[in-house]
Amino acid sequence: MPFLAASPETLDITSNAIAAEARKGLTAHPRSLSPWLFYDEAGSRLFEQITELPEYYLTRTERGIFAAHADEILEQAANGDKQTLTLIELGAGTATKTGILLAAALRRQGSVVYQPVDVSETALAVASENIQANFPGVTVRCQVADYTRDPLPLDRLPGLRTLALYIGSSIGNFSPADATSLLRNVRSQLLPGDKLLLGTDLGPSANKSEATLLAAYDDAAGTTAAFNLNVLHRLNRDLGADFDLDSFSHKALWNPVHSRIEMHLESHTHHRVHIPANAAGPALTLAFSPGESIHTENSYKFTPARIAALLQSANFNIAKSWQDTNHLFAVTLATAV
Ligand code: AVI
Repeated sequence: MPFLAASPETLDITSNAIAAEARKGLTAHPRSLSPWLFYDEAGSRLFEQITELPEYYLTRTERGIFAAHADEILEQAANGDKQTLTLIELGAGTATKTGILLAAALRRQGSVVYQPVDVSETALAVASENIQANFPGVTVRCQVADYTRDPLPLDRLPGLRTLALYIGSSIGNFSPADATSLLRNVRSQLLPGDKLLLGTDLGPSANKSEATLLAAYDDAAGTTAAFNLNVLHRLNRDLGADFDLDSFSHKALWNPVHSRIEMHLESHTHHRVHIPANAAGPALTLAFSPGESIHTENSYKFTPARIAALLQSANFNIAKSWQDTNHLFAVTLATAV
């Protein structure tokens, strides 16, 4: 059985937190909902489907970079061949992409301690089962925690150098200020010389049009639309709200000023939505007009200069970075200073 550590307050996303977030975001102007609300069971399943869509190049491109450079990444992370690494992964989910890096770690050092961190105990149980079935040399120590809020629950193992993984462009879902705080939190748990591997999606370029970026967030099969609309379904189920999903459409747009894709849910009609009283406050009636939207997600896209600035703001120096041949995605190894 994997070791499953959790602090009681991070074990579950409580309905209180959902109620408070919905109240704050939906009564603000413009209205918004935080993207963590996407990831209930149905939303997590839809996100897994998104990662396999032809338009969503991010996951397969990052996986391709790992496949091409995993040995070098691990060698650089271990400062040549001097050090033995333990890998900790933030927001590991089911750890589907991590296998390539774990296989490279096993080739180098024969065995490895892998510490996936996630808010979802279910996802970690799947990750642990998969990793242990496929990589018998890996010891998995799951940590249930909200790394965006709480100190990173790193098990510091004597004599081991830590490689923290924050991959999948998850950093792109945070504002620049929040991204810096998050990486500072990670940095505060590392020792000088420890490493961070950061996966970031890149902005438009000669190789990547805005249309390519937009299609990744507005696919032909409608999977991203279903993922976005599922947040309203979640509020209906968890808070007893009465959102009519047919009154809203999924909208993705490119915001060049902030270098980000924005996802919105746009109302088509004049209508009202009710949310019953709950622990976060009294009953709410929300009046929507046609064209009014709820801003549900930002997905920031980076340049090499912005990646360097972000890492520097959190006291990391870039050791090396890799891109795919089309310059769609970047993987950056940084050293804690
Ligand atoms: C999890 N995160 C990196 C995804 C992204 O690309 O920003 C979430 C997502 N939203 C729509 N499609 C995928």
